[in-house]
Amino acid sequence: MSDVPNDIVLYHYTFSPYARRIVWYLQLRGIPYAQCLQPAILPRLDLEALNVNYRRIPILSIGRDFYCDTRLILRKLDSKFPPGLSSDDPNLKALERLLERWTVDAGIFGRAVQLIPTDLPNMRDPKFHKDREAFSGRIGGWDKEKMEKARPEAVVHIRDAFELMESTLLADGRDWVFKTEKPSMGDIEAVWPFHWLTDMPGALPDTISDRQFPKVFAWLDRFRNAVAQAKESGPKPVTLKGKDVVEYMKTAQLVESSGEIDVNDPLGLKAGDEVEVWPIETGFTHRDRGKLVTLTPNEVVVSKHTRHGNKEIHVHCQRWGFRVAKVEAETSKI
Ligand SMILES: N[C@@H](CCC(=O)N[C@@H](CS)C(=O)NCC(=O)O)C(=O)O
Repeated sequence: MSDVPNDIVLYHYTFSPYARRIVWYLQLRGIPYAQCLQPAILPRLDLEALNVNYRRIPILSIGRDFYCDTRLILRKLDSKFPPGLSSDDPNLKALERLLERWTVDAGIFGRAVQLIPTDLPNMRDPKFHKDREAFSGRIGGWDKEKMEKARPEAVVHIRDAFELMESTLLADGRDWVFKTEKPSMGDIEAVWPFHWLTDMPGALPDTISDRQFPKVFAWLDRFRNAVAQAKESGPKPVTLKGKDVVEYMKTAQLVESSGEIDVNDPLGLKAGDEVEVWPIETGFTHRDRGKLVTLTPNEVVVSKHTRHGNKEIHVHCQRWGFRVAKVEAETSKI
């Protein structure tokens, strides 16, 4: 039986900027974990064997509980391994949540994607284009001409994001966005699209550099160093093959209790209803169908069974940016 430290398995590929949010969190906290590396495009046979349909990367499992979306994953890890990196101060907590929505939801990442140089190997691979068209629903959105046409406006938006950081949160020369001693959740929520773009040769024009935005670039360097040190001194992840994870699931436990159904939930769903849950913005053709076991203002959990081994798993999604619907309501037409 393979060792699965803390019963945590992270399913990801290393160049995913979203997955790095979780890798950094685990490294900065020194939390031992296992990883199951995935291909950058479908099919992902390991996840198919586990019967997890959600297609976005990363996914994290703790025992037989599977967590989708980095926002939910970070919140879960932070509460399961106290004291976390999240602030106790409601003002800072609000900022964390707003930074998360600014970077993940409100278009920074979408604009950053438009700056990917069109000569990178993936960008020239028709299979990658097809995969990402299905993922985003934007047919032709990855074509060279379209990308190049979108670039100037994307630069305007990304420059605006650099300017915001330079002139507000980092303006007084602090090391970390919440003036902490070490990187906090605020840094993790804010840093990742900037980190991704500055790591990608050719993504940024000369007008977005350490000359115009010295504080942002210095913060990125500090963050890179902090993560590199944590990686060097911390535990190395255990790398598992998909078949090892399937084997592990045969004896793993469900780690979270379930059963809480909000009687006032606007959707009026009941415990045991056959439902489907899926993300609204991207990856929406991949839905998890199962019995509803938890429905709170922040979370929906469905119970289903692994394809290999027939073990019950719980798939957790946040409510923000996700849809849940009863199967008999012809969810496929929604
Ligand atoms: N809101 C999601 C977004 C995740 C996401 O879009 N991940 C990208 C990888 S960086 C993805 O899944 N791309 C398509 C794929 O890999 O199948 C999160 O925070 O986890």
